[in-house]
Amino acid sequence: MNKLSENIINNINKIMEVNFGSDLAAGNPRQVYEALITATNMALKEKRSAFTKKVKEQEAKQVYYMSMEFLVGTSLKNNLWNLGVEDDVAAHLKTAGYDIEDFYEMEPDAGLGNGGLGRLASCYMDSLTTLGYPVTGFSIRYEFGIFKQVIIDGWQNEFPDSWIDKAGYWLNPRLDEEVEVRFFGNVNENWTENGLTTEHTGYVSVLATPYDLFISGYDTEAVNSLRLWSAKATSGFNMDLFSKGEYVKSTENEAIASSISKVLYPADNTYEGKSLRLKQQYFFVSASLQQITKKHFKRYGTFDNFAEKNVIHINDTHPSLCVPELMRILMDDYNYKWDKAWEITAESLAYTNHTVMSEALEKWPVDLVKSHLPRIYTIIEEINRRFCSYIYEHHAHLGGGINNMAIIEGGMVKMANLCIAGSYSVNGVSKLHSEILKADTFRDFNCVYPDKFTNVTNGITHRRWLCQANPLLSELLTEKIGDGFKKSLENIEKFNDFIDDEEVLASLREIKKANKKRLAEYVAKKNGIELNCDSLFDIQVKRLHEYKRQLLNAMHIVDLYLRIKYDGHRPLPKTFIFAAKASAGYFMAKEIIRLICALSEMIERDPDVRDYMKVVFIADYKVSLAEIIIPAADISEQISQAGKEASGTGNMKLMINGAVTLGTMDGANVEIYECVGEDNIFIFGMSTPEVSELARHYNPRSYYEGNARIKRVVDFIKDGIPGKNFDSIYNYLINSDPYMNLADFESYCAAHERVNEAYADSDRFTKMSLKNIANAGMFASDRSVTDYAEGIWHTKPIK
Ligand code: 26W
Repeated sequence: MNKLSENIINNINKIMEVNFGSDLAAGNPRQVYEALITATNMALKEKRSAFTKKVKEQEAKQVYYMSMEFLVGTSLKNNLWNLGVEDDVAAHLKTAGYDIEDFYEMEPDAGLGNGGLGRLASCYMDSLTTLGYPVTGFSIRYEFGIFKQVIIDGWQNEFPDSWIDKAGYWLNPRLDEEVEVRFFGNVNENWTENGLTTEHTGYVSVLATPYDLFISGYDTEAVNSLRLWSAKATSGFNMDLFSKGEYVKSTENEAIASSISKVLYPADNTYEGKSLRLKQQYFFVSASLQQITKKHFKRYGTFDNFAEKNVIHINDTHPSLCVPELMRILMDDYNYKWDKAWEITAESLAYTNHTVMSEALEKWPVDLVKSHLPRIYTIIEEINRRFCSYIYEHHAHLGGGINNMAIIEGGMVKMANLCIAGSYSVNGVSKLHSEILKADTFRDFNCVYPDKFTNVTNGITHRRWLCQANPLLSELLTEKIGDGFKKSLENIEKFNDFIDDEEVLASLREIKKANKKRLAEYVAKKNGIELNCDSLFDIQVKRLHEYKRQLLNAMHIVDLYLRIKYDGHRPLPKTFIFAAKASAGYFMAKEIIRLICALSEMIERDPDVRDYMKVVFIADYKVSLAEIIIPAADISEQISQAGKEASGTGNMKLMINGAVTLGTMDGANVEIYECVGEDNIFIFGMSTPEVSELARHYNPRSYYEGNARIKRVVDFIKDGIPGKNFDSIYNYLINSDPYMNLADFESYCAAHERVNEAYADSDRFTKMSLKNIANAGMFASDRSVTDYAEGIWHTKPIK
């Protein structure tokens, strides 16, 4: 047994004794759970302190990853596995009669994110740590993470998720590093012998308390931390009011302040100009930058080398206030003049864009920013003034483009423009997406700053998504190609050599079957539906959004149903699995869920059809559920309208687990296509340029009227399901269909036919599956973060 295992095991025993006055065997599961996490957390803490010492000694450049979201999921298994102690700890628990799996199940997900962007941030923390880069993630310690989804009669209902009760053991408070964040008030400008100085008065203070969540890497000395800020009032409650008997009023300040870190905004890809959201953004940006600058100044006594020693990464525009806040700190707290402060700021910030959807591009009303953050607003105004005059002077030929680039325009502050002006690097998250940013979304900026724009294709941590989620496949790979792939996924390429190995192909089929059974058990328990594990599992799991086109999938299901029911079609059995959360106020998304659930129910009740197809909507999609669903997939549905999905990362998780992509040429699907070749993927639908062309005169009604197959499907959706009515979706499809489901429908159905043909030949399909696994190397987040480190951050791992 290694030292670390010994240490953790001793600590488990000790905590049982000291906290609960019990030995391990006599404890109750909740006590053992607490002891297990606390002991693991202690081990991480010790390891971290050794790592931090090295970072200091080497005066390494620091990476700060600023993100409103980190979709951490569960941590216990990941930490034990990464630390290489899982087997020892499990064996120890077993001696006292416990199964470690039961403790894994007790742990709630830390759901501090919505979808792709948040999960990406967590994958990057894992990879950066594994590779030994010093990095700190900054976000908010939301008391309530992403809501729990409960489906009642097909309709999504949201319930609060208070994850901290059971996962809070991972959070390490640092009361010694609290900082104050200021809102509202007035700004007075005064001319003094030092030039123009400003004074922020009459502000409201909120206290930011940091909680550190330690991130272990795999087979590495590094332990990094995710710092989550929690808000509270500077003075707890009003004693005067309390003494006068105004008990509720006396706690009002505290309630207002703590509301900032109360709940994650459950919006994905739609922006709302809400005061609380702006406060959240400034709160965590200001607290983080105050800490970063303080630490830097304490060590170096100057900011002249700030950009050389630090890089601050802005994960989408949500932390865009980094630009004016860093300016503020440099000028107001450390007396830098504008030009020097701007030089330091613009050389230490880098920005990633994650979406081209116009409704997701953040813009804040000027009045809101001015009232909430008066000092910050004056800085943004000045940045804008200087930026616009620079453009007028040097790029006057851009004409109307200047309006597109202005930071303040039409009474709004445009956050993406602020990020581009204030960062030295701007990147998209897949080849196609980065091209669209340059050619379209940020076209004018690209004319002015062509060198700023670059691409880093997203990736996933295969340690969680393959090794931990799919231990059977991981074992097979280890047996055949060694375990080098765990640290360096390029090595998985060697698996290609087994393409004609009958034994390996048979093992792949067995593993898929076992993973289907694991999922089927879950579905039987939660949905009361029995799955046929010999059927093809066709899976679409992701946030629910019109552009992701779960509706197109549902349309094909209706078509298939009608053909089985009325046309004598007798296909190979298929199981269509969905899981998706919709934003709470997103009506059409909720209607699509209701449609899928209605189809599920109708088919389940229909003896003519149910042996050929099944539809399941699994509620409450989250990281820990994805870990069960993804390894069971044969087909990975990635069917967004071309040009709309920035990258997708579920596509990569499914691929590495042996699912074959059925998708459009969108986001990272394009790169998956390049990696596996056209024979190992099912591509359909319009390309991005075809979409742009058709969008100019698209008329869905002409497809509906001109195509009997489409008409049959759309009419059935309207009121064909007994007892259900979907006028909403019917009208949507024939009158607007903004993501052109109807235009891609025929091509999508044809692609399904190709899937069927391939799946019927199980040797051929298993080979396709193998090719997907073996060629997933480039989608490791280890590769992505290396691209960031080398191409953008210019940092090196700790020696
Ligand atoms: C302000 C509301 C809001 C919230 C979240 C707007 C936009 C977002 C995110 C940018 C949405 C998101 O998660 N985008 C996804 O990012 C992934 C990681 O890069 C990509 O793989 C997905 O394609 C992209 O949709």
